[in-house]
Parts: sequence; C-alpha cells; structure tokens
Amino acid sequence: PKVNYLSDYQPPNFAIGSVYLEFDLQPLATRVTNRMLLTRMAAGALHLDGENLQLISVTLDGLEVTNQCLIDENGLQLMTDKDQFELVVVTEIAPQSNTALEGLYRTSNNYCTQCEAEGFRKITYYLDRPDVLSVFTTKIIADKSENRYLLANGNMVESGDLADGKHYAVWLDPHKKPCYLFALVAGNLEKITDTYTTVEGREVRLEIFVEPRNIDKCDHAMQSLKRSMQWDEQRFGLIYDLDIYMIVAVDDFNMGAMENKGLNVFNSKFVLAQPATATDVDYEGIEAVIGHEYFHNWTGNRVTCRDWFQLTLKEGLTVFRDQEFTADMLSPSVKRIEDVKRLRSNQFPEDAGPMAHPIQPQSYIEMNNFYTMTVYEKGAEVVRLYHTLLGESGFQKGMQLYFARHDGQAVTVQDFRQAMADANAVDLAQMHNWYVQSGTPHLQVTAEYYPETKTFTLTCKQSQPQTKDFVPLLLPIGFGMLDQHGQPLILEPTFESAAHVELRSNTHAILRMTQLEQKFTFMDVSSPPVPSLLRGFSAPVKLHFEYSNADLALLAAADEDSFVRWEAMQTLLLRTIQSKVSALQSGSELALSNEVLDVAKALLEDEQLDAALVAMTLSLPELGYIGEQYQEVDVDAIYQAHHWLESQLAHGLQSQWLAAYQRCQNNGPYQYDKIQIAQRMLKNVALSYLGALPENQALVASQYQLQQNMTDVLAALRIMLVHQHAAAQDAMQDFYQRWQEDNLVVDKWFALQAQTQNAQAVETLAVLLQHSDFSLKNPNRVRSLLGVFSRLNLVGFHRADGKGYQMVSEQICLLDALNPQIAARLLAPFTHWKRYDVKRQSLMRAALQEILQREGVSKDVYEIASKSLA
Ligand code: BAL
Ligand code: ZN
Repeated sequence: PKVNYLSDYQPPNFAIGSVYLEFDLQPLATRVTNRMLLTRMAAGALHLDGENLQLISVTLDGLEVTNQCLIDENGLQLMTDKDQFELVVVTEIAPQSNTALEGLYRTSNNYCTQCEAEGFRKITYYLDRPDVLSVFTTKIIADKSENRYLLANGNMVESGDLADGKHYAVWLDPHKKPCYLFALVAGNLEKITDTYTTVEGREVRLEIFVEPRNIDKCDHAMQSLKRSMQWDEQRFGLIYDLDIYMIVAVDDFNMGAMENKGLNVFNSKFVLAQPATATDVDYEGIEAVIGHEYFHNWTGNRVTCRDWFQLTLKEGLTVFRDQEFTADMLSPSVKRIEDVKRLRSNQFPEDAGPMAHPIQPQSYIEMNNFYTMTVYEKGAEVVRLYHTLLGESGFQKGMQLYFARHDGQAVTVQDFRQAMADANAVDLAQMHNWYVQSGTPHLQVTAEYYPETKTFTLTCKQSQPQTKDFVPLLLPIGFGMLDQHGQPLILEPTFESAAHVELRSNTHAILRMTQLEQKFTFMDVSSPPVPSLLRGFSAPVKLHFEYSNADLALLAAADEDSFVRWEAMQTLLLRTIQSKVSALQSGSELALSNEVLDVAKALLEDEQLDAALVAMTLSLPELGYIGEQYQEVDVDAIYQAHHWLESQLAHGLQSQWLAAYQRCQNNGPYQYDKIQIAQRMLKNVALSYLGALPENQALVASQYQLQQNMTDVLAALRIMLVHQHAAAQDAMQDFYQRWQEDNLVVDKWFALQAQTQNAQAVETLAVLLQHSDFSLKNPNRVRSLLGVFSRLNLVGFHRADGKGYQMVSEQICLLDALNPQIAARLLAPFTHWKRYDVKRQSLMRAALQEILQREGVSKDVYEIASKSLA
C-alpha cells in the first residue's frame, strides 16, 4: 500500500469555490449529483479522490466528458486546459451495504455520514483534503414516511413535498469548510429542542435528534451543550456562529462523535443518559464529548488543518479545551489525576511500542490509524505546556492572535506556535521538539543538600532512550519543597538559577528546563528538604527520583499539590506490589508495611479531605500501569500481587472502609454534581475493598438490590463478579433481564464479563461471542466484548496456552472484512508482544502473522500488523 509523507505536501492545484450536492436517497442505490465550481491554482490534470463509487456521468461546462476520465481505485483524473469551469459528477452508492461506517451508511434504518478523515471520497469524487475549503449547499430527497427529518450542515433554506411520497430539503452552510466536515442525516428520528442566547444576544436553536425510544434520555446532553456554549464564551471569548446547532445520536459509530459544522453526529454512548442507565463516568463522558465537539467549532472548523499530519493542531488543542471545561465544571484536581492515569495507561504504552509516533506523525498508510492517544492526549499535554509556560492570560493572548490571523484558513502546528510566541513576545522555537520526537521522555532528578551553605541543588537530566539523537525539550517542572514536618518552604533561587525559575508563589515555582542537563539551586534552606516534583504533572514524562518511603508518606500527607499527594501514595502502593511480585517470583513471603497502612488509614479517617481524591489515592494502580514498569511482564505474578495488596488493605482497614462507606451514603435523588460524584466514588472504592472479604457479601448484594442508580448498581455487580460472590450469577441474570432492550446497558453487561479475570475467562468469552446480542457490526458491542477482554483481561487474553490470542485474532479477521477501522483498533494489545515471555511472544507473533497474511487484508490492519512485526 502507498505511504503518505508529510514532506511530500503540495498545495492543491484546483480550488472549489462552491459545491451543490443533491442526494436522492435509496438504501441500495443512492444517486449523488455533485456540481462544483473549480478554479485552477496551478498547472496539471484535475485529480479527484473517489473510492467504491459507481460513476454515472461527468459533465464539464455542459459537455459530457465521461469517456475522457481516467478512473482507478483511488479516483478520477481529467485533463483540461480550462482555468475556471463547472464540473457535474453523478455517482451511485449503496449505503445499506456500507458496513465500514465511513461515507454514507445506514444505522437503525436511518441514514448518516462520517467523513473524517477520508470518508467523503466514498460519497462522491472530490478533492478530499482538509485544505480545500468550499461553500456547501445540500439538497436531500427521500421517502417521507421513512425519513421524517432531512438534515445537513448550515441552515435549511427550502423544503417541500414531491411526487411518489417523497419530500426534500435544501441546506446552505455559509461557512467555507473542508469536506471532512460535511454531514447528512435522514430518518424517522425524534428531537428535543431548546435555545441558547449568546453573549451578543443572538438566539441559537438547539436540537438533539435520537431514535424515538431514546427521547427521554437527552436532557443531560442538552444541559451539557448549553454549559459548553457558555463556558467557551466566558473562558475563551468564543461565540457560536450559526442560527442552529444540531446533534444526532446513532448506535453504530466508529468514533465517539464528529464535529461536522452545525450538525454533529454522535455515538449514542455520548448522548443518552438517565440515572438508572448511566454511571457518573458516563455522565462526565457525555459532558466532555459534547463540549469537545462544540469547542471544535472554533478549534477545528473555523481554523482547520492544512493536512492530516497536523491533526494534533485541532485534536490536541480541543482535548486540552475539553479537559479544562470538565475541570471547571467539576474538580480541577480530580480531572488532572484522571487524565494522567489515562495517559499513562494508554498513551505511554503506545509511545513505547512499535506504533510509536510523534504527535505530528511524519507518514501514514491509513490516516484512521493515527487517531491515537498520542495525537489526542499527548497532543493535549503539549498544548498544556504552552499554558503552563505562558499562564492563563498569556495563553489566551496567543489564542486570540491565532484566531485573528487564521480564521477561515487551513494551517499547521507551526502557525499555532508562532501565534503563541508572537502574542507573548517570547521565543518558543524549542517547543518544536515535542512535535517531532516520539517516545515518553525520562526526567532523572537527583538532589544534594549542602549544610555549610544551606543550599539545596537539584540536578535534572532529560533523555529518551529509544530516540536516536534525542534533542532536549522545553520542559517545565512544577516544584516546591517541604521540611521534615511537611511544612512548605519559601523558595529562594540563587542568582544563577533565577533566570530559569519562575516563582508562581512563595512556595511554588516552575523550573524551566531547556538543556539535556541542568542544575537549580535554592538558598536559605535550613535542613534537608523533601522536593515536590512535577507538580500538576507539569510535563508528560517519566520522573525518576529516589524518594524514600518516608518521603513519599510525607508528600502524600502534606504537599500543597493534589497530584503530587496522589502520586506519592500511588508510588507507595506500586512499590508494595512490585515487592510482592519479586516475593512471588522467588517464593518468599512478604508482609504489608505499616507505613502504607498508616498513611492509608490517616487519609481515610480525615473527613475534611475531598472524598474523590481520597478514593483515587487509595485505589490500586491499574494492572496495565504496573506491567509498564517491567521489561518483561509477568502477568500471573502481577495479578496475584495486586489481588494480595487489595485483600491486605481490605483486612487492615476494614472498620475504616465501613465507616467511609456509611459516611458517603446518600439516599436523596441522583444528582450529577461534584459532591455526590465524590461520595459515590469513595463509597464504591470502600465497597470494593469490603467486597474482597467474604463476610461482606450481603452488603454488596444489598447495594445491588437497592437499584439506586447505575453507578452504584454497576459497582456492586462488578465486585460480586470479581470476588465470585454467591449471588453474582443471579444478579447478572437479573441485570440482563431488566435491561436487555437498552443497547448501552447491554454493552456494560458484556464489558463486565469480558473484564472479569479468572480461570474461565476465555470460556466466558467464547460463550459471549455466541450470544444473540453480540454483533461484529456494532462498534460499541465489539469494543465492550473484544476490546475490553484484550485490553483489560490480562489473565484471559494472555492465557498461557494462547487460546485468548486465538479467539480474538479470529474475530479480528472476520471484522476486517466488515469494518477495517475497528479491526485495526483491536490489534493494539497484540502489538506489545515484546513485553511478554518467549512463549507468549511467539504465540502473539503467530496471531499477527496470520492476520497479516489473510487474503484481502485491509490497509488499516496491514499497517499496524506489519509495523508491529517489523
Ligand atoms: N474529529 C474526530 C472526532 C473528534 O475528535 O472530535
Ligand atoms: Zn476532536
């Protein structure tokens, strides 16, 4: 397959001033008439992208030229001398047969589209690239009884009835846009409506469309949309620009959602919620994704990407914006910790594996493979670096200049950096290195205290072992110092250090690291301090500092930064698990240290602390993150050690867990607010420890039976399953009976079983694959079962006889023929084969080889499988 390189970028040789699309919708033969006004920008033939299209005719300025077109599997080529002309291309497509869910397809008997990254070429021949911006008019014709609503981007300018039971609508989007932002939806949907009055006093109509059975689950999404609009005005000064904003929820969707101009299409997982069906995590996810897509209207749509290598320009920035939105709506500390966990569990492994790429990739075979944690989440961390370095007001000045310069343009990550630099009159050239180097950087810190001069010196070194010729990054390190009693110390940098130390308060500073190695020295330090490093997780690096367990206990109890407090306790827990892994491997005994128990006890008993932070601090590190610490992952030992520490903490703190559980009970109606969420979080962490002890089975069962809200129900159910409580199977059955008509809840039922690690995990998977509710055609169901099993069920997926690998790889092959994009996603756990023992390595490689050699393998799957075997 062809490889695309950033270095090959050439501007388009034609511009498309306007495009008029007419769709005559039929499930198996939709006719698309595409009328474009083209203007030559440079010499050469006209090449239009197109895939899987049946060409009917091509007309140039009224003359049919169909026979003069060269057609191949990638598109259509036409030679012409003209500099300006109208081209009309008529094609036919079959949305009903489109299982890849890219282009125009059917979902629950409705029509919808997904065009990013390169799906528009499956709808019609076009210059399918983000730097071709055009004004779109869309006419939709369809059977009226089956398609009550006909929707496209912009404002509806005309509609009416036609013969044969059909009707039509015409939509005009006044904003120039690339075709990846095109959308069309038609079907028998229902809607809820509301309005939002902008800060300028303009009224915007808000509409959320869903299948009729879901109409009572849209309120949270609507409230989230209104909060997003208000927040973007208040924090970024950005106002919505059309008279209408529509969201459509569909059950079959490859991504989470899509920011099409004025007509977002959403995976129903990120719209539908009621307390009985959705957890706190779901509610937060909905608010975040609604916000994310809304924020794209400026960062993505008004200013878009020059080419797909710039994807992080809009995604890193928009993820950063949605993170800040959630932080402002709920709790900044909790949100920061959640994001760091996500990054470490999902992006760090990607950056250490064969698919590692910089946030600005340099090449791709299939662009869909680069909608990654790296481009999105590490990209957001890099945007956060600008924010950390420039502060909120400097960052906002940079954003304003970015929009002033580039509104209506398709630009690059360099343009963003230049706006940040120019607006603040600073040199940010070194930030470039974050965009072109892959791999998680290591930050090695050592400290020296000099009693005679009362000075304290930190020596910081940055490196990236896998990156050849690593060049140093501009790396801000959040920093403070505590004395041996946990009191914060006043920071007094020496003259030489002062230029690189930015004091944000008396006790908190940003150390600006620009070299491979750098020293920072502080004066008037009366005794050896404990440094608090990387506060707020100020850069996406792996920090190495030789803390003693006592230092960690002190930081966990007393630091002013909640991330550092959380991190210190997590490191203590991680160390304990690692010691237990070693003990298991060498056949020796290990007892839990009092240190860990004492800190945990103090945190749990302090009722003044934020319950959410306590819950997160006392949750054990995730298995994947523990595995990350090892060159070779000993699956069984890690799982056993994790289990062991859980029961030690459960036993050692039983009365404290019970007290916390009772303290956090709330019998009032469900609210999605910071306080209730925090209470449920701590309550359910407490219950999960309690549930590890057989005597608490009744307590867990009664929480399930109360059926207060999905957060509590699901937590109880998970605990019952994990610890094999006597009532587990009955409860699972009850749950399925209750919710079998609700797809999103059935997804949870599949996911719960898929992630339960026990000796029968593979057999359970086999049974679930045969379940009548399982389907490879629904991406959410595939992710719930196969995605969850292969990512989170270490014991099952990595079963020593290779049955786990075999079962998943067979499904990947079947899926590749239907939906290559989702099939390629499922490969990720196989790509890390180098991290396992020799026997597992060879089983995983064999699975990859088999997948790769399959006849008709898609380029999506080919790219990932071949790169991971190379
Ligand atoms: N642009 C693809 C979906 C998203 O990131 O919003
Ligand atoms: Zn996005």
